[in-house]
Amino acid sequence: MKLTRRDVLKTAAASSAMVALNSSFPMVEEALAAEPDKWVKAVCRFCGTGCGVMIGVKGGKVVTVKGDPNNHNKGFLCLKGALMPPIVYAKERVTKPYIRKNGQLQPASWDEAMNLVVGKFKIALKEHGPTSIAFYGSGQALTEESYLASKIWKAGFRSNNVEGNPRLCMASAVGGYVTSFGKDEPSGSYEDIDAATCFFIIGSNMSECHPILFKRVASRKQADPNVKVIVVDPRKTNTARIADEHVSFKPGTDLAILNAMAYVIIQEELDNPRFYEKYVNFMTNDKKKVNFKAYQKFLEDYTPEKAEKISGVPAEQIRRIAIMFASASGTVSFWTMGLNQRIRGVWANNLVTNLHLLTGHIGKPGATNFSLTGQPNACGGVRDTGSLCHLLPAGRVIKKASHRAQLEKQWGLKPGTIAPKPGLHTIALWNAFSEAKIKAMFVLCTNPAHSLPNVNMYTEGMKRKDNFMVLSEPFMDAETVKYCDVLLPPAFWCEKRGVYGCSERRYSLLMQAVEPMGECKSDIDILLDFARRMGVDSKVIPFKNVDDVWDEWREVSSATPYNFKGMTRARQEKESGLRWPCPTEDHPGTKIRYVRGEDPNIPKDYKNKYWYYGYPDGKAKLWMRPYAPAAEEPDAEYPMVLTTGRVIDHWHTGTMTMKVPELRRSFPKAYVEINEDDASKLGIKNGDNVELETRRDTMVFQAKVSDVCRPGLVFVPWFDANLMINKLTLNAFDKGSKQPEYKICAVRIKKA
Ligand SMILES: Nc1nc2c(c(=O)[nH]1)N[C@H]1C(S)=C(S)[C@@H](COP(=O)(O)OP(=O)(O)OC[C@H]3O[C@@H](n4cnc5c(=O)[nH]c(N)nc54)[C@H](O)[C@@H]3O)O[C@H]1N2
Ligand SMILES: Nc1nc2c(c(=O)[nH]1)N[C@H]1C(S)=C(S)[C@@H](COP(=O)(O)OP(=O)(O)OC[C@H]3O[C@@H](n4cnc5c(=O)[nH]c(N)nc54)[C@H](O)[C@@H]3O)O[C@H]1N2
Ligand code: SF4
Ligand SMILES: [Mo]
Repeated sequence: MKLTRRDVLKTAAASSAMVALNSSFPMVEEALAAEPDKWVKAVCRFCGTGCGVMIGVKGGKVVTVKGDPNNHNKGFLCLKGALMPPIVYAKERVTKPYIRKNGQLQPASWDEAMNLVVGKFKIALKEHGPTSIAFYGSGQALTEESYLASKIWKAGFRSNNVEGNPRLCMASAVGGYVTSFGKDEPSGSYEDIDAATCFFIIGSNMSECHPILFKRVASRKQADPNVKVIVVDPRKTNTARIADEHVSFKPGTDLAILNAMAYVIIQEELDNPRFYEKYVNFMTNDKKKVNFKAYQKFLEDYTPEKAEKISGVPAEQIRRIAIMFASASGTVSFWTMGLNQRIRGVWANNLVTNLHLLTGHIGKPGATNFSLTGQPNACGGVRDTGSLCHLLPAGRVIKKASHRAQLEKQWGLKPGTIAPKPGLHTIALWNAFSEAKIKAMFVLCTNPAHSLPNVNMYTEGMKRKDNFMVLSEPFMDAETVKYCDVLLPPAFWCEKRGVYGCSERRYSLLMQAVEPMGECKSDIDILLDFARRMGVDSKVIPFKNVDDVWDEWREVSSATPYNFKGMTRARQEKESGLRWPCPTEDHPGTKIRYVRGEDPNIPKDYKNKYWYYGYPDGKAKLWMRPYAPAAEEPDAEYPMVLTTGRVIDHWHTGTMTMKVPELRRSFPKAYVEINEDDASKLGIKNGDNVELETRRDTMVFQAKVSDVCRPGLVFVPWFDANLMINKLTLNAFDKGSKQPEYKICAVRIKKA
């Protein structure tokens, strides 16, 4: 099929930026004339859907991208995924190292740059000890990169200050799964979509943030008119447009709604005692095991009428959605940041899971509680390999002496090498950097000067002269470049090799398609070089390349329920993604965890159908989590709620998607979305300048007046480096997960 670039983009726009790209997608005019020399198997650089892509290479350059027909996405890609190539060749690419001298970044050799970095880290270690240095990584780094960095720090430097943007993203989901099941990560798979008859989508704008998965949900609904969709979101998002029930509510009150749904489910006798009597423990908020009656008593505070008073959702609608959820033959829940980025993020996660445990909508095809991962490797790279300050690989925690001992043995370390105290979590870490208590920070594959909440606080700290930051960043115009002391040029996406693990526990290999530009090196090579120069024992870091790191990870995981042993490189090169656990080379990977006959961790002759082996008694936990208000509720001074989030065509801080003309044109700058009633009360018209003021800062945005936000709520997308809404957001965080409440703060607005 011969399409011009314009034809393709026109088709894409017509189908609301969702396009079936089974054929090749010509990116540069020359590519139209001839087929690429070769196709290389990889994964999309963007969201946690984890679409497989084939990269077309011609004359040593990436010229086009098409969907991998053998991966779960069956050849489909959204526009972001299809428009990758121009990003690789953007004029802003950093292609050599830089050192800041007299306030300016000056080109330097790798030796000069690395010597300076190593000097700073060595002085910090010598004078202030292992707690004075830190690594701040990313759910977009490869699995091998995160595993390696975490090992260099925890085993090589005895420092547990290993954090990264997954703390801003998936920490509450981890907290939710770990408290409910004793183990992290979803138990279901994308195939569940094809068998579900009800979708419960809460705090997730799937249509813009996980477009290809959403397409699968929409197709399922289209194929069977009996399939119901419930969307619980204070905004009437594009996702809500396919909903049978869109539940709009006062932001932050969904804990009351979820408890009220449980109340109705029991009242209507739609609960499933055969399931929960055998497989579930009922737990009070202060960790006491109680009986079902006590749970019923707890729920009396959440009759639909009481929940209506808290949330503004009509009691009748709560009844309807509860009945819809429970009486479907199979319900799949999806959620993302609307629940995670909250000071009650972990509790909100628990309450969604409760509905599944109460109804038995779990562990069957089409029935699962599925947290959607944001970044392409937030599951794979960071959660699974334990690359956070309180974790060790494969579900182990720093605090447990037995877990540290297991790792010390596997890593061949002297007993007691791993420091017993967890490091600082992200907000605490950046607070400490701002106070120059952290002396040297290595930042890789993330843009904290734009993405941290209440960001003015942290950029002030980054300006200090008595702390040091080295940044690995491919684009000169990323905000954090303004503040780093040394800038290193990383190989980007198709220029390197390694693994991404997406939402459904599927790990897919990105094969290197082209050589790195200029003097760029893969982050693995940068980290290996750093470890060598720092004098880390070569027994601790014995790796020559990225494949060695992968092989060690397979080995380290194999003694645990994670078990990647069967995912050899040879298989990864052939197969388009495999789901863990995958214990042997002939194992096909696991679709459903915790179910006999499906999960290889459960013996074939195990007495029960389900086994929640994360807890000694094999039972999951249903938690009684009360509603509690947001950290900063609206009041007389700041009467409205500000929420922040995403648009389909941009990725986070815009460093990549802003380089694609078609994507930039669709959203050239940030704006404020306002409800039409609020706008008319305040005399604001579409396109007017509007001043937003929070307790942190004041900024002006152009108004987009619509029915998307409910009255009292405004939304600002956060991709725009020239209009960084994080100057206004709040850095309050969940006590359990330490994830910040980006989704809610108090604001006042007026026409500017
Ligand atoms: N196009 C695009 N896709 C992406 C990304 C991107 O940058 N761009 N980023 C990826 C990443 S890392 C992530 S984490 C995901 C995020 O994916 P999502 O979480 O789906 O996206 P957001 O826009 O952050 O927020 C989702 C919704 O939460 C709602 N919300 C706000 N307050 C509340 C509340 O109190 N309760 C509930 N229930 N909902 C609330 C908002 O109205 C919003 O529609 O997207 C991933 N996919
Ligand atoms: N207001 C507000 N703020 C938020 C959120 C929100 O909803 N609202 N969401 C939060 C969430 S969920 C997340 S995940 C974070 C994300 O926040 P960030 O991680 O800070 O955002 P990104 O733009 O994804 O930053 C990734 C950086 O890595 C660079 N990069 C790309 N490829 C490579 C590579 O191969 N190697 C290296 N070394 N660098 C590379 C990119 O150019 C970019 O600068 O933001 C959080 N911040
Ligand atoms: S849905 Fe996500 S992973 Fe798939 S092509 Fe789009 S951005 Fe990439
Ligand atoms: Mo995220």
